[in-house]
Amino acid sequence: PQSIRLEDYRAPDYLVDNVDLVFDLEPESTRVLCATTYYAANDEGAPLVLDGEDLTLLNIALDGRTLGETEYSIENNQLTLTDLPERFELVIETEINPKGNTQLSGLYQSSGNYCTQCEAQGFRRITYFQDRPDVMARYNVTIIADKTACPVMLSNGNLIDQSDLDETQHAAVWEDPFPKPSYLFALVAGDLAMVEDTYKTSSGRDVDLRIFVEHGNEDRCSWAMESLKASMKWDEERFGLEYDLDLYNIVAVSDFNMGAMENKSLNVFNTKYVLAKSDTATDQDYAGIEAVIAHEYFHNWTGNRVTCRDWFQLSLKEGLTVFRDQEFSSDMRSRACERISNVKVLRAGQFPEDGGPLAHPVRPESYIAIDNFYTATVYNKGSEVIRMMHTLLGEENFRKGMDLYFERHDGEAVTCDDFAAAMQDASNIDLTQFKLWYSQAGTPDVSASWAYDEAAKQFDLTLSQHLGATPGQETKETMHMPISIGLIGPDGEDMVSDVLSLTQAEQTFTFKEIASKPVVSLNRGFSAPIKFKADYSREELAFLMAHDSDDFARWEAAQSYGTLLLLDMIKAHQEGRAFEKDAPFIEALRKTLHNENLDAEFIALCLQLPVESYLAEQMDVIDVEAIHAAREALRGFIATDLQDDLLETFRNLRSDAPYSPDAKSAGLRSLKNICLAYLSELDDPACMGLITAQYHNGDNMTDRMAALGILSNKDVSAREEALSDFYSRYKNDPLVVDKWLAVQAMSSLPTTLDTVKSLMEHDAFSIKNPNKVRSLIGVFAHANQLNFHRADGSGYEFHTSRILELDKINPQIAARMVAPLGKWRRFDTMRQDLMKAQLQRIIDTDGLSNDTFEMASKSLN
Ligand code: B3K
Ligand code: ZN
Repeated sequence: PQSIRLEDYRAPDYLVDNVDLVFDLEPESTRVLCATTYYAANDEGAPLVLDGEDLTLLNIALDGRTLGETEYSIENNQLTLTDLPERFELVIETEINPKGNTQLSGLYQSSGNYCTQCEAQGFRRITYFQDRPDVMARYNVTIIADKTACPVMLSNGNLIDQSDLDETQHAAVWEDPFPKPSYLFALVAGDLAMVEDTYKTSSGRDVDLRIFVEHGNEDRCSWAMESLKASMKWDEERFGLEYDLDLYNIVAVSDFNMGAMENKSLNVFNTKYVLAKSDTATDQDYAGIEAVIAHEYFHNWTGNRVTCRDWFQLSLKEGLTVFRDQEFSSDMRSRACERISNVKVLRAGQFPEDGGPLAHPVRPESYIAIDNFYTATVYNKGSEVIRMMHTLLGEENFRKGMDLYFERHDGEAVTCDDFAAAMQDASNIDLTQFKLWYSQAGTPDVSASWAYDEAAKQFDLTLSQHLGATPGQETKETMHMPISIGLIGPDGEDMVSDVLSLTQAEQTFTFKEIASKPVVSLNRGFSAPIKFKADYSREELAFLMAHDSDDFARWEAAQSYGTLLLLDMIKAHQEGRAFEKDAPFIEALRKTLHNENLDAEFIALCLQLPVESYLAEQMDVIDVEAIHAAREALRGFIATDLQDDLLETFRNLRSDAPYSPDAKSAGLRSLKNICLAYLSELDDPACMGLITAQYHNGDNMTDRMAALGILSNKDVSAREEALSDFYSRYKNDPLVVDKWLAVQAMSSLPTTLDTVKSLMEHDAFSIKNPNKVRSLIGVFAHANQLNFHRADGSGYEFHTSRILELDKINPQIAARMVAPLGKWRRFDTMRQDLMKAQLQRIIDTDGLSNDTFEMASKSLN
């Protein structure tokens, strides 16, 4: 397979203004007629090369004349025409098979309904086209379908005509007034229920908001609808951005490769990010829906009105839109807790990527399959890059930069450099060095050291940065990072609070008139996405946990303290020594638990110990058993010492109030449930009684899942009872069945691999459905470190077989499963050999997709 490189980018040789499409929908033989007038964009007389994949070409006519087979060539998924006039009309008729489309890219069926997914390169699976984002056109779409099978027929823009064709067929015509790239094209047709609302924009435009779902799900759309209205309002208030059409449609489908898709005025969503009611969705699901609905809505400006010139610029829209959805969630919920959860996601998904064989810059330089680059780096680190610009410029200048970006580029396909230029020009702040964040891969290490001169009342803080080599980038240049810090006096008050600009390899910052020796608080709010190294004593960490005025830093101190203890305990376990308890840490947690100035969600976050995968990241050679044993032991110590406090908090927080998904109520539930989880460590029958009671009596999915999650890690009879009760209650509810699969795949019990294997055969599972695959296979490989990395390699062997099975069905999903095997360098030599052998087995497989080949071959190197 061939690599595509950024440096080879060339503007398209031909452009188009309008695309006219006619779809005659049939499950296995849909006909697509595409009429387009092309005109040369330069005078080179170049051939016209159209992309096309899995298409049957029925006819091709140039300026009204059907071409003979010798007048064009089709090779390697490209149709080439030569000797063309400067302007010509091309009418292409193709046949496609939506029902047989298991890749879920292009036009496919989900529960019998037609839908599309065209980003990044799905449009070429519908018709022959220059399937690249810098070719923008106005689309006019006619849909013809069976009246009974498809009462609903949707595409982008406005419905301009509707008619009955005969007894059985009808037609709808949609026109999108905004020029768009082919990846934003969408079509939906089927028998769907609709939930409707309206929104009045700030300038007084009435917008119809419609959510389409499978029949029976109408009562699960209200949270998504509220979230949509809140997003529309927020974007007006924060960025002055208004919606630009009279209609906004969202369609929820059960079979979807990702979370959702921002097609112009016709978003297609995974049901997971639309459907919710208290009995089926957890607080986390509600928060996820709010964020994804907002994310796709925000794309209307950052992605659709201004789009990407090429796919290397993906972060132009994704990083920026993640930043916008994170800001929205921060305004809707607790800013500190949002920040903490964003950082947890970054550390769990992006740092390992940046430190492993798949590391790539936020603006990648090459790819084999672009779908492999919808990564934590492009999305989440991309958002951090935008956040750092926001920190460097300040809110006011940042907003000016956004305004300038839209003023300059509305209706265009542009680059990350164009975005940075708008920010720089609007603020007069030089971003030249800063832009290295787009081009250099890897997570910078920053070490801090400090000295206080009592006599001079001076505090010196020295920061030094280092960025290690990543694949294809041996040497790196010095980065520009904003480091937010505080100097905290003995009374717990800030003496200094500042944002430092670190631009040199090593830099000393001097603070004068510092009356007494401070404790330094570093990278407050996680102002830069880096790994900080600082030699804090346990006392200093406990002090920061108690006093830091920055809530993020306060949480971070708890994490650092926990990590320090756990790494010691891991060592003890490896050396066969007994675990030692650190009373001050537990005391600091106790104080946090009882601190009435803190909100419940924040306390819950502070009480959570660093997760196993985070601890693994801190070790030279990952020892999954020692990590698990140490963490369990520390949880046990905490539970024993804080038993009364935990029980009291748990009891106080139990409530009879009807369920409400708002952030405050959700925070109280998280704190209550973390107390319950700690209490479960005591193996006390009374506590077990609380857990089973909560499982059976919980009036909402959050509480029920919390109890089930605890039970699933315990080898007790209540476990089987609860799991089978859960399945019989919810077996007709696919999204809840996903939770049932995931909770079992996540279990730390040694029988988990066998359970996962047998669940593959269960009625509840289907390898064709991405949600099912992610819940069972994905969770096992990505989130069950202990069992996936079993010493005998059976986890690797099982997983690889699933990747190979999936590759034939849906290469995008298969490729997404490869990364856990790519962590081999971090393990002992025995596991390294086992993991490498499985990667080799993937590469050696005949007929492997480009997607999976790219991930496996890069992972092995
Ligand atoms: N832009 C889509 C992702 C499409 C993924 C294609 N493999 C969702 C989003 O980021 O909003
Ligand atoms: Zn996005």
